[in-house]
Amino acid sequence: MNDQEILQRLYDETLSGNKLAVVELTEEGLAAAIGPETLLFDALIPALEEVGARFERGDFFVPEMLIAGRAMTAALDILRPLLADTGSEVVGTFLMGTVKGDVHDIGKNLVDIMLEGAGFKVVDLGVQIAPETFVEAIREHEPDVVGFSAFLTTTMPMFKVNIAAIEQAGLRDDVIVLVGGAPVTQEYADAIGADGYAPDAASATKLAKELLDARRALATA
Ligand code: B1M
Repeated sequence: MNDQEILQRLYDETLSGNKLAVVELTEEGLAAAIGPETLLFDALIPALEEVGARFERGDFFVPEMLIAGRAMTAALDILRPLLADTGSEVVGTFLMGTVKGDVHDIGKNLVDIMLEGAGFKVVDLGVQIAPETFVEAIREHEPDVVGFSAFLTTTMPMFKVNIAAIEQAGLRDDVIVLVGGAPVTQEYADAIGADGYAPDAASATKLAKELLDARRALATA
């Protein structure tokens, strides 16, 4: 198979949720010297976008979404060390979690990988994280940035609840709050009082660094 055929098959098998084939094709792609970013952005992510589009049209149902998600996660497990290992110095600590009521984690995990690649120490609390758990974790890990992911319009309001809990605990000035996830917009992030919003993993990483640099510059001014 040439590179294009590998990418096309990886896309097709992710779309059908064929985890074994996805694992094999990811390894085959790497062996053929296709970069991990190419496998991710030219095959895996487009396949999940198509899964979402088919779900919206009623052509796919939850089981199809679930197996496609599992196949993607298996590929990410293989790609993670290649994407995250840059050997760069630790630039700050990033506390991450998907909000209460929401089980989506693939996008969040991808943001983690990019953050680690850029030198952040990432503490990921997982999915369905309650506001009080975020507060406890801020006390324990003293992060520079806290990130909330939400993938459903029904769970996005948890951003505001989380921020209120952090304010109530007297910790709001200690952390930069970043939000993201498929349905989130800049307008929504502004409305709920987040410090930043990013539409994807690469821009989340860039923004986290920029906001952290700005805060440090202000502290030393
Ligand atoms: Co769900 N699901 N799902 N699902 N699912 C979506 C999100 C949906 C858009 C599908 C659709 O209708 N087109 C839709 C939400 C509609 C809405 O509310 N607007 C939806 C629905 C409705 C549901 C259920 C309610 C279905 C049901 O039960 N009837 C249910 C909810 C369960 C729950 O959470 N309580 C549900 C369940 C599931 C599965 C469990 C089956 C599975 C999740 C598996 C998993 O995550 N482990 C699943 C999947 C796979 C999807 C789709 C198909 C793919 C999501 C994904 O991984 N995308 C999704 C469709 C879609 O997104 N088009 C869909 C790839 C990923 C790389 O992109 O997640 O956008 P994304 O992450 C990006 C950015 O958002 C950003 O960076 C990431 C990487 O670039 N980002 C951040 C993410 N977090 C960030 C944080 C930041 C900054 C940026 O700062 C902190």
